[in-house]
Amino acid sequence: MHLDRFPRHKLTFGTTPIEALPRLSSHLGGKVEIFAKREDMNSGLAFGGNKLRKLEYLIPEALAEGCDTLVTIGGVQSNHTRQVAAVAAKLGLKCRLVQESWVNWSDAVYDRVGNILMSRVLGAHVELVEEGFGIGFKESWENALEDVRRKGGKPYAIPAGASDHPLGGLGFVGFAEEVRAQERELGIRFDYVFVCSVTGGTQAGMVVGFAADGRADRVIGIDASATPDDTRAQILRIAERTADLVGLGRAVTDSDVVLDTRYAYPEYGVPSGETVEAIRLSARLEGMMTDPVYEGKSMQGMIDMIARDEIPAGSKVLYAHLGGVPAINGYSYLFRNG
Ligand code: 5PA
Repeated sequence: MHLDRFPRHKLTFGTTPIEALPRLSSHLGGKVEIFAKREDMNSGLAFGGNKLRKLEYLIPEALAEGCDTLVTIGGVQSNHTRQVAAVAAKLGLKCRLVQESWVNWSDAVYDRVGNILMSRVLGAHVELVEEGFGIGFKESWENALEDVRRKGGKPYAIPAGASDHPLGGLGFVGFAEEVRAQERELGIRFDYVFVCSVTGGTQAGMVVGFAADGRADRVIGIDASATPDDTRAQILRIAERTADLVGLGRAVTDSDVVLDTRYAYPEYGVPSGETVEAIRLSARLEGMMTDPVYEGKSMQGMIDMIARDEIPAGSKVLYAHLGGVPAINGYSYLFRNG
């Protein structure tokens, strides 16, 4: 594979830590050893998260093209838009964010705290648009791009989650290469990697990266979109394109993509009672915070699958913690008693 062929603009600190989660492991019966790779603390850019690895490969193109405004889209509490806002600030670019009403949630300060608060403080132009959830290209995003052009700016178009972009899968190919190097250092090999999927670029990159050593289908995607057909198709499409780009040497097929659809209920952005329990459990056993939209759902899925013995005894499991905790501030009523 040839990841080195692609220019990378460093936005992260470097290799993210892998941490053992012994209390969670023993709480679940001790048959499986759980570790977390802490992508949630990968950067000093406004709390970091999984989008920065992807953006490291998009930004060189934005700079080479002489763009002056990063334009992207997400929900009101999007982590992605907050990370793009921080990157724009760091690079001295302008930032235009379209924040749609993707989530049916009405905490009193939902549109004032957490991610959107930071995006505003970071100086982004934030536009709230009344449109529902969808991971495809949205009209509001095209309109924002056009508006920047009309006003004489040069936009760089970043799709939702920085995923459905020719370079959107590269960052998490790098994640897999990093894990392999850490495995050599630690003298262990992970049997399963758990990852939360919505726009698909994270899992797609991992699928390609781990396909290189035969572990593509050991990447267990936990759908949090509640529109799993769209997410699955997008993961496959991005993985195919990325495999081609890096020269994986074989085609990615449908069986390489594992996406579990059991945990996204009741809908995108709304946590179930079981999600909330998973958030409390990992917080109280390991001091590790997760959020109600993404990582709480993948945590729930991992816990449930281990509890149901779907993961064979003796396995080593890596939970990819992709960030997202700032959004929990938008769910304060739910956690008013802890
Ligand atoms: C997000 C995405 P993908 O979109 O690459 O599948 O990643 C899913 C994911 N965990 C997992 C966290 C913390 C995430 O923020 N967030 C989106 C956002 O707008 O923030 C793209 C949806």
